[in-house]
Amino acid sequence: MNQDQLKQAVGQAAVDYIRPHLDKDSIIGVGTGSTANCFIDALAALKHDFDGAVASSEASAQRLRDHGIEVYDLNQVGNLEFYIDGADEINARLEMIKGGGAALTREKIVAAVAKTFICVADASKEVDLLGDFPLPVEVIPMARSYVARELVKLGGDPVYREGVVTDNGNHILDVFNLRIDSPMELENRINQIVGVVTNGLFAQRAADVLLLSTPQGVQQRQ
Ligand code: ABF
Repeated sequence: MNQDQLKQAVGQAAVDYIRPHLDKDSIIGVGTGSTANCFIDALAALKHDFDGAVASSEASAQRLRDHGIEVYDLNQVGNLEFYIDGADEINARLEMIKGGGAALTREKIVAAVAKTFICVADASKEVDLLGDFPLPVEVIPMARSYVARELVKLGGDPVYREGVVTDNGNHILDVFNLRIDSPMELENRINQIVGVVTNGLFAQRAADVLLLSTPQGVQQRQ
């Protein structure tokens, strides 16, 4: 099985996971990235069995609409049973690095609202220690250099992701060479730097369920 097939398998597994819980009023939180896209494509087959979705990016919203799925603004929605999204890295505690697709802030917001966060990932995303993947930090543009200097004080090597503007009109710093022994502490610490919108550590709001796609099948962890 190649990586695309692993992603398709886990996208379908997530649909199978949520299917028994859906009714005509259900609104589903949907993430961003190529694995989330596989979930969206599999979800389209059920589009008459639920009300609609909230998306964590303009790109996912467009893909949902292209399938004929209604997309709601989060402010129109009271609660979400599920949020389904990928990750760049995930550890045994289901803490993650996310934001490789620059959608981390909206992902964190939709994840905060959802009762159950289901992470869909292929086996390459599973790590013992978070941090090989550079940690994305979304920053207010005028604060970019200041935030970068503060991140250096924390031991990281921030690199400006040139040419990328987030859906919120902000910039991304990718922080290399962080040793992330305490994800929750580091998440808090970086978020306290003035000018940071949020960072890609999802430790305070880790996943509740991991569906991990391996050549032997999709494994479930929680
Ligand atoms: C989103 O998409 C992210 O937070 C993460 O950066 C990325 C994973 O993308 P892919 O599924 O394409 O590897 O979930």
